[in-house]
Amino acid sequence: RFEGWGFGASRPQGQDHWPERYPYCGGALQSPIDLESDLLRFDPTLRPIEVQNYNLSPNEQLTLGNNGHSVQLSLSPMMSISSLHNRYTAAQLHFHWGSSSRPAGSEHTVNSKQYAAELHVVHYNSDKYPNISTAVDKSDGLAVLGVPFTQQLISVLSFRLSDQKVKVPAFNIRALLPTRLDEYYRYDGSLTTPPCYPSVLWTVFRNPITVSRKQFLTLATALYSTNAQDSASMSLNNNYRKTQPVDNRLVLASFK
Ligand code: SG5
Ligand code: ZN
Repeated sequence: RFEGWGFGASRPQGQDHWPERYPYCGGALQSPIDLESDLLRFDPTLRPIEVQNYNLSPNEQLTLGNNGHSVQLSLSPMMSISSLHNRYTAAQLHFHWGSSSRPAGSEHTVNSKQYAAELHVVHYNSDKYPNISTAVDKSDGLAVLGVPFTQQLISVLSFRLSDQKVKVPAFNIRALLPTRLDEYYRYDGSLTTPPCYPSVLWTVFRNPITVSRKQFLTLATALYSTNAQDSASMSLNNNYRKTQPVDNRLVLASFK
């Protein structure tokens, strides 16, 4: 089920046409961007990212869903980032990836290099807003952690379009972040999909992670079982937005 937009560039509902129906998509502070060395400013005040309760117990259950644009896992409201000016509570995580023929699908690029895939852990400012729907269009509403992946996820994430939701056992979400949480890029940006609200404080980790197939087993099993019940279907791939103009934004780095 496509809600009136897709990722293909020049197609009538593709990303080149998002601004016609979603004006913010053609506005300021858009994401993703190319994290270019020449552009970076070292900021010694950027502290290591600290996350709370990312190590979920398998006794807990998470909901896995697919809206036709990505696959997302709802997260425990116990999970948060504590090292920013406000506390940001986790809401969901999702991925952007390429395809088997072109295993390059990250949204942020580093000196124009596109990684195989990118994980986004979406949090909302729970000091100021009661829930994510209230926070989503506020300038200080969201904080997303971005993690570049070097290994393509398509083998486990090649599932079909479906509105189904399944419960999966929780696992250690910290294992989806790189070991070093002190080295990252930081800038003010937006949602990378319509309606492209300029509401996201972006943190993109410097170090990519490589995950084994095994680490994705929980997700994969759920996806395959969702898939099996779905006959008329369409594969979901290349769900990334092109990089956007940096304009006069400051792009900070926590490292030299
Ligand atoms: C994906 O990216 C997510 C959106 C997310 C946007 O399209 O979709 C999924 O994960 C499939 C369900 O998440 C939802 O729509 C959650 C219901 O939008 C948000 O997170 C809005 C708060 C854009 O997020 S991104 O900028 O990090 N890429
Ligand atoms: Zn995303």
